[in-house]
Amino acid sequence: MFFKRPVMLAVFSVTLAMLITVAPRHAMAAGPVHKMHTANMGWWKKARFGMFIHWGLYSVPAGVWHGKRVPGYGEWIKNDGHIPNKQYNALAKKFDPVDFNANQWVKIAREAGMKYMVITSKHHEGFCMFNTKATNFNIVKDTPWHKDPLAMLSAACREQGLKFCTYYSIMDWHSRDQLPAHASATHPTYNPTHFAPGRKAAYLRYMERQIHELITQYHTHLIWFDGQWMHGWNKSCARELYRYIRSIDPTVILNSRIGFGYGDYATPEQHIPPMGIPGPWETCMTINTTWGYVSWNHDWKSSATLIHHLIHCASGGGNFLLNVGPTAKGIIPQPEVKRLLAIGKWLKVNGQAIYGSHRTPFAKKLPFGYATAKPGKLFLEVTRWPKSRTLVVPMRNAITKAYLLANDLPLQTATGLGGQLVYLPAAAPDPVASVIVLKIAGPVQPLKQ
Ligand code: JFZ
Repeated sequence: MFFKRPVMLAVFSVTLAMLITVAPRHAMAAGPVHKMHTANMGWWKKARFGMFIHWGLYSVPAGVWHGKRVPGYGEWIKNDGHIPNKQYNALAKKFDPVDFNANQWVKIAREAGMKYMVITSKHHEGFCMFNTKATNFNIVKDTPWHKDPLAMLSAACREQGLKFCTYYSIMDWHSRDQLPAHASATHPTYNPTHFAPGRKAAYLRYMERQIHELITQYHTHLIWFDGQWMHGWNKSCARELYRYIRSIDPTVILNSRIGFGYGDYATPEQHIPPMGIPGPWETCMTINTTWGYVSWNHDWKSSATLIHHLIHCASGGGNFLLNVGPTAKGIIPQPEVKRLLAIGKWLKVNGQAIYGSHRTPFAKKLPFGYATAKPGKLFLEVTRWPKSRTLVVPMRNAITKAYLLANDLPLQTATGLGGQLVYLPAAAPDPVASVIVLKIAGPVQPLKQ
């Protein structure tokens, strides 16, 4: 039912769901963006589409604890299922992803048309998915598998031409430097944590050691911070961490969730700002309704919806970071792969309109779909093929050439009431979104819509 609704409604309901289920416990927002040095944003701005990966100990219970479904996000099960440390830590012994294949994961991302990958190096649970020297609570030391997936993914990304990036949670439900919101031997609640008395500096050092490893040994191009709503994380913590990272490598890109206005780009979550927002931004989104794998969550968004979301982001000048939640065996679930490949197929034909494009020049949403731009070109991504077979493009510029991107079919144009008219064939070449290319002289001069 969810999938059949129009895109805007779907976006609205996702936003609403986010407000109801998530906002109260994180009371925070993607704030303005602060810059002390310039990160290397060039590749990121052109990329437009990336893969988010939530993978950790939570992938083992996969949304079920003591035989009962724990509602909510899979990666929150330790908090939401009120699982004591000892029981949760024991999950490491059951984490044996024998089917993991780094090249395969990167290949799936590449075939989806994604240009970067952001994987959880350490989520709120505190378990480290890389061979860190800062703690033994990591995948190499503490699991029967004894391998380092981040090292393998970093190498595979380099080989296949994707940018390797990492997620890192500031809040840590495992660290002794942080205390749970409600301590209890049998029924603890972790979120939001606070620093243990006198342990803030020690925790900052711990983070710095791990960030140093991620940058120098894993060559992360970007760090996607999160969990900065923990109590005690303040402006001076953010500033210190920010300066430390810039001192190691000023080109590493940072999201705004390092907090307090630091970072290079904003991160609206699970919703797309209708007309974009000023400055660099990226919407992250789940394919079903959880980030970490949940065995019983089958609430999949359709490929068409996801393609519309990608176009919507690009037309607002933003990136789309689409999440997968691999299983504890190391498999990206088939329903996710299927959708990613459908997006990749669309991008193979229409990628020109997305990669390296700029935001729509128009102030309001177009009735037939979306627009993106490049110098001398305007792309119209038509999601609603008009019965009238005529598009009204609200701009003054004369069109020198118009054609369908899918098959180069030339289209007739004229100047009419409300702007430039483009005459279409009866049938859309693509039922999901068909791209029309308009060649124009000079920048678009929009008319009042
Ligand atoms: C955080 C995590 O808690 C979650 O598990 C997942 O990793 C997601 C990508 O990020 O959740 C958030 C963070 C910020 C907001 C909402 C949920 N926010 O800004 O409203």
